[in-house]
Amino acid sequence: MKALSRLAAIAAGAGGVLASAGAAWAGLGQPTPWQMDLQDSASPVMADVAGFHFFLLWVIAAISAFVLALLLICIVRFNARANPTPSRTTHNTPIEILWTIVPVIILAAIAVPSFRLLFVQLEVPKPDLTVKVTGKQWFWSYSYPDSGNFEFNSLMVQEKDLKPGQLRLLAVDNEMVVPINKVVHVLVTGADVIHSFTVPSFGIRMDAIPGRINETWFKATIEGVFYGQCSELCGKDHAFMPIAVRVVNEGDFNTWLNNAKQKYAIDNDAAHNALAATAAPAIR
Ligand SMILES: [Cu+2]
Repeated sequence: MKALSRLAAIAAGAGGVLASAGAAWAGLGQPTPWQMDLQDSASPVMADVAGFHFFLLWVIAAISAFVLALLLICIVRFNARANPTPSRTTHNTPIEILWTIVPVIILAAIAVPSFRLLFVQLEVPKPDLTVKVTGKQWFWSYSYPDSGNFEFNSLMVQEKDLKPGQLRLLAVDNEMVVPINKVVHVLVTGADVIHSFTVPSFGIRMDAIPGRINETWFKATIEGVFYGQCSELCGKDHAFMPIAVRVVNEGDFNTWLNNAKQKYAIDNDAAHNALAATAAPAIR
């Protein structure tokens, strides 16, 4: 008994530590230690994705519990000892109709919200802003085609260069910046191989394919920095081309935009040439 109560105390203590650590480490728009669920949503689409995910989780759990209960009833009530002379029944029309119709109803109940979500993701509402994202080996380039003629590269901050507060493997030198509560139309393409532009908190993932422009959209409803990573194996530095999107209020965005127009219009060619000169041979 003593061992048991000690074990319970250890378990409760560990649970408490994990719970408090989870709260302490919880961050929006980034993965957290001991994270179990999806990242917190910061867009209406991601809220829908999360809602659908948890709805499915309940459906799956209910079906699994039901099947487990049937199995247990069979094992306990109909084993050779408890039920020595089994019934010879082979057909039962009502139950056969039931086990055909009930799964159809369950599938329909899943299909309706699933298709609705697909349409929400695929149909881009009237955009307030367009950002063109180009995946390259191994960084991202961003341009804002209807806001000015500039483009900038966004490279991961190397571990030795990290400043306090910057996240290892996620922080970048130049973040993509967007205003809060605006529909951002994202055009995604690749320059060399296939990459995938993914930001979990916004519920977006879109392949960046050379010679093709894909589109997606998001509306960020929370200010902050939201991280993502390339999600298509694209070569040796696939793991080192993070995405960082900074969501700011409209005033700050306009200030940033005015700066960016000048800063990146001048810097871009030089940065591009420097990168091209040091680029490793493409891995396909
Ligand atoms: Cu990539």
